[in-house]
Amino acid sequence: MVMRRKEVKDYGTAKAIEGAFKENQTCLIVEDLVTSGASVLETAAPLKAVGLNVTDAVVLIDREQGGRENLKESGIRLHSMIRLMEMVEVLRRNGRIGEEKEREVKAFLEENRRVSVPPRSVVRVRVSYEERGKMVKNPTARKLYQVMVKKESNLCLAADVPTAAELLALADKVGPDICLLKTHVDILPDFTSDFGSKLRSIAEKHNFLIFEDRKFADIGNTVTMQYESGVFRILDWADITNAHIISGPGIVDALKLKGLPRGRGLLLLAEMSSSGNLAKGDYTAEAVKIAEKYPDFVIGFISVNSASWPGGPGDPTLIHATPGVQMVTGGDALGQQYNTPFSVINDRGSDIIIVGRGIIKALDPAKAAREYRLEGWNAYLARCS
Ligand code: S5P
Repeated sequence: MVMRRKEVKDYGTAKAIEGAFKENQTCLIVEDLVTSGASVLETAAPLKAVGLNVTDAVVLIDREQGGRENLKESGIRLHSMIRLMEMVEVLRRNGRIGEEKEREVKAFLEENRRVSVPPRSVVRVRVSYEERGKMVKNPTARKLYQVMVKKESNLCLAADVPTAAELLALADKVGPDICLLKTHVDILPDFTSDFGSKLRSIAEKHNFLIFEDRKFADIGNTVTMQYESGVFRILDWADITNAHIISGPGIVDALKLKGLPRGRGLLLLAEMSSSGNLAKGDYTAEAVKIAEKYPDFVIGFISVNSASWPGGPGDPTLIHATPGVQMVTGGDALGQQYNTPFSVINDRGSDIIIVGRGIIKALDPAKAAREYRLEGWNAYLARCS
């Protein structure tokens, strides 16, 4: 018997799955009822990540709203004691409900079967990374798609460790499993001017790209200087950086002025993962409009649930990277909110999972990175199938 923790704390065993088990054993999931299957899939993800086989789930009631089909697509057979419609027929035969109630439930199920049709995003997300790589104009975006395909990785490591020395050591350890490494260079007390070239040589060795999460937000003239000069000289070593659109499209013109001649790419923050953030609705829609005006330089978005946008994730050439990812849903004490790799890639329309503490706080970060890579990649394969 194994147990899935709903939240993984930084203290204690820090394990998502507790119990006596060995790798490659088969694990049966038991639930009370299934609707869309999302909850079974969320349970299955961390079980698979620790090496268990998950092929079957037993539930009391199948509410017949797409769960059976969704689970089948992810390789899980659903066994239910009773289906909702069978239950309604039994109740009707025994005079516990009237004909009208039966009709009502039937109509409800018809409606909700239709709702469970794959989301709008599905047409776009079914285009493979490989094909999307061939469609893009920006050389960094093209390279990113190629790296993802070659390494079978849609994992970006958020390398938020305390020192540059630790960051470089970590990059070398997890390098084989990531397509992108994200830095916050201003948190490193031992930063020196050769940091960029050292990180670039590790990136070349393991074939990943570098993303400085600078979140530029000022007027155009100021960001040109912040990007190019100062202590960090981000333009010299980061393939990708990102910007808020709060100051208007001039910020993109400015970063493009410096970045495009060097073949760099920009992600726009269209949404954020923290609770109560203001990047939603019209703000998000504006980020999409701005991105579409700069197809040579804006390579995509930081997004959280683009499947729910009015046009879905939109243009297939634009890449979506999503932070707030751990093996189980939950959050931290300062507003961060986590979704699972499967839900981020398969349900929420994203392309890249950004994982920080889920990897860097693990006892063995290289092993954790491998598990996240497999989760993210399997979710992508499920989405393509
Ligand atoms: O909305 C956002 C945007 C970003 S880029 N929410 C985020 O968490 N991030 C970054 O992703 C954040 O700055 C951090 O580097 C990483 C998440 O780290 P984790 O430890 O919570 O996985």
